[in-house]
Amino acid sequence: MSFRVAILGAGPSGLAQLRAFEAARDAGAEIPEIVCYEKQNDWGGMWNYTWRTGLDAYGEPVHGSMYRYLWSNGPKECLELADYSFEEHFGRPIPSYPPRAVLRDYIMGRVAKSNMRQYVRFNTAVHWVEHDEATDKFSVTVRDLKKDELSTEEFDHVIVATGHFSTPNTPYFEGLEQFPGRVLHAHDFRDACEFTGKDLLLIGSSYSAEDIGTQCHKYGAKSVTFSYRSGPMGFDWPESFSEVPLLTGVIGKTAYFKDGTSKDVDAIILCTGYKHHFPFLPNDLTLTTHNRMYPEGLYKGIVSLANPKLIFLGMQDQYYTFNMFDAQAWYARDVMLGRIPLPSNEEMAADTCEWVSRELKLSDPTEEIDFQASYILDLIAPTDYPAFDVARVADIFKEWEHDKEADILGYRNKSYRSTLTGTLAPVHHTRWMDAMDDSLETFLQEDQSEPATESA
Ligand code: FAD
Ligand code: NA7
Repeated sequence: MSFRVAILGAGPSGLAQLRAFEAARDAGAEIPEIVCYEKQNDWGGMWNYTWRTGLDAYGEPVHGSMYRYLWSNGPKECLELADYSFEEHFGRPIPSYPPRAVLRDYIMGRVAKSNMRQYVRFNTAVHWVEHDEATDKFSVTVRDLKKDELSTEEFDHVIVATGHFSTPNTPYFEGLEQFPGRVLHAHDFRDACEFTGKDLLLIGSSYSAEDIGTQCHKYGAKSVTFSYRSGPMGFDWPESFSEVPLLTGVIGKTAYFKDGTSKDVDAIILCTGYKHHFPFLPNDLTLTTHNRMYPEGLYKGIVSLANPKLIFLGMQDQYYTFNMFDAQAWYARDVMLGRIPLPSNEEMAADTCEWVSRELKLSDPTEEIDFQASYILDLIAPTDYPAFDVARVADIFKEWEHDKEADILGYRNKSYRSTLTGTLAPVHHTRWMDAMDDSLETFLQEDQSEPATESA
């Protein structure tokens, strides 16, 4: 086939795109020439743990925001790839909330069996992408990190799969420069043991705050204070936790809050989210959005309205993850292969506006989950992505929300039924609060039991 596709990034989204093309090829289709650029030395994206923070060995920003002892924050049954069940990968059922290394192993498992590694240029950072109106081609300029050499190649389509949880959003608070303890963003958090015995202040009230706060508690932090901008998380926290309004400033080690209260703390962790950041895209091609369910400017949540040959994967705020990236990648593939014709620019803009206006009416997590489910169903309908029970997965997400509300430190002990295999996950051999070792080997130890009832 005579056209070329550049995939930027080999995390779960970029790998989904590679897998989508490979599935087409397996089914006898001709596929384009593909080059996937990845600045890390391996594929896996965010799921590769790194001890590094700041810049990597070559002066590129460190991508990783994951930390030691990170366990899935949602049931694995909700992110199962429709063409590759957990049971197929591990050869037996495993519990519902695996640690990072186990999820990484699963994602790698599907691609390891393929020829796809040949397409990936590792240690290669994308520095600039340009579109030439006259030729309708993209020039992609990359730096070979090992050789420290720039080079440029031309492509017909560019897929941006560089993730959006790597560039920290770091608000300023009065007095931070004088604070005597550590101040860091969640992106640079690596090991909860650093904070054993400490009084911690976490700014933010979303996933990072919740998870880093509970991790630090698990590994012995003395107290965890969450400071929120919009509203508290409202979980039934143990005694050493508290939720207070927004920080107004710090003097010495004393933090002052909007409600007039104060607290002495040893360290401050900004769990204030991330910025969509594409330093390699010019103004006319970039995507400007915050972390939301339906970013503006993307038809079907993926096709750039600025240039439909530019596609973004995984840019949404996410309930569904790996299977949503697959749905997006299969759709994107079929657009590129000409199997799905794109409507006029006006029609694409109108369709996008409709989804965005639906998104703006969402008022709670249940509605957000249903919204993302209907988005995925819309994507997979015209493709040959293997059917999976998207609605049942949405129900599991709702159970998960309920389980978290019931027991924020215990929800990871629950079990759910795979929508692919019908198997109810076994109970992990160690309750999450007591499971200090997050290695794959320990997690996969055999002494696990099948729960007697659903959601045991
Ligand atoms: P990424 O995984 O971020 O991959 C992007 C890739 O692009 C990386 O390999 C990166 O090196 C590469 N890249 C970036 N810039 C360049 C460049 N200029 N040149 C070349 N390569 C580049 N999801 C879940 O499903 N369950 C969880 O429990 C969960 N926990 C999370 C915890 C944390 C702390 C974070 C930050 C995220 C979590 N997520 C979780 C969401 C996670 O981001 C997604 O599961 C998934 O990794 C997104 O895949 P992606 O491919 O879109 O992006
Ligand atoms: P999110 O989910 O985007 O949440 C960001 C949080 O940061 C949210 O509570 C925001 O408050 C808060 N925030 C943002 N800016 C500020 C300022 N200026 N002051 C105070 N608080 C602020 O990011 P997360 O890092 O929690 O999660 C991202 C991913 O990482 C997720 O997929 C996880 O699985 C891991 P708001 O509620 O908007 O007022």
